[in-house]
Amino acid sequence: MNQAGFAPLTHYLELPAALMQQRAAEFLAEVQRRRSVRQFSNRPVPREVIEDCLRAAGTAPSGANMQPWHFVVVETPGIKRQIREAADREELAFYQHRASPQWLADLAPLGTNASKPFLESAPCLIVVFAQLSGRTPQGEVRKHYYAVQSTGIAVGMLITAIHHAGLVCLPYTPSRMTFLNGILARPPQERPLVVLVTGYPAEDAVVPQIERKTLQQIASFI
Ligand code: IYR
Repeated sequence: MNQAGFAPLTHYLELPAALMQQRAAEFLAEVQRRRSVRQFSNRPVPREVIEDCLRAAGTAPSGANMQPWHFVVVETPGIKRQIREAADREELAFYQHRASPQWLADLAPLGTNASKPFLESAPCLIVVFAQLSGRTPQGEVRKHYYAVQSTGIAVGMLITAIHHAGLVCLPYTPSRMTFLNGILARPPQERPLVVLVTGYPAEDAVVPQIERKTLQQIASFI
């Protein structure tokens, strides 16, 4: 007999060790091909693909299963333009006086600057909000535990899903983001975390030559 509200774990599938190793290596090879891209084609992306990627993100684990995320998919040119204009204003302030010299030096190899044309040229902007609180079906306000961590996990899964589907994205973090609440009419308890600029790469897209840290650098086994 199961405890009320529980069901057997029917979806778990144990794999033979060799197959597990093979799948882990194949997945690694697949995600190693992922790059953040800053130059986009204006080709539209299939709506169903974006929907499935969002469904995949929605499977992320979350504090007390609150699922404290909201994704706004922006495809309307006029709204993309508003976001670009507001972001360009924020970035101008960032690059001209808000960023420390060290921060600017750290960004130099990436070749970023205050102009964000991809916010208009890319077909799809997925604006991710963490809901710091929500409402029960009865309308009572409830705190969402670990909303930012939970939504961060969902964003990681979304980036991976977009890559796996054969599209590219740029996780773009405007230096100040509250303008996104205004333009997208999201309430103040929702904190914008990132804009995933999503689409096909431009034919002449280039990416910075960067290195990934080794396993020894990122992990320790004790
Ligand atoms: N938001 C600015 C600055 C910037 C900050 C970090 I940290 C980056 O990894 C890249 C850029 C911009 O997008 O240009």
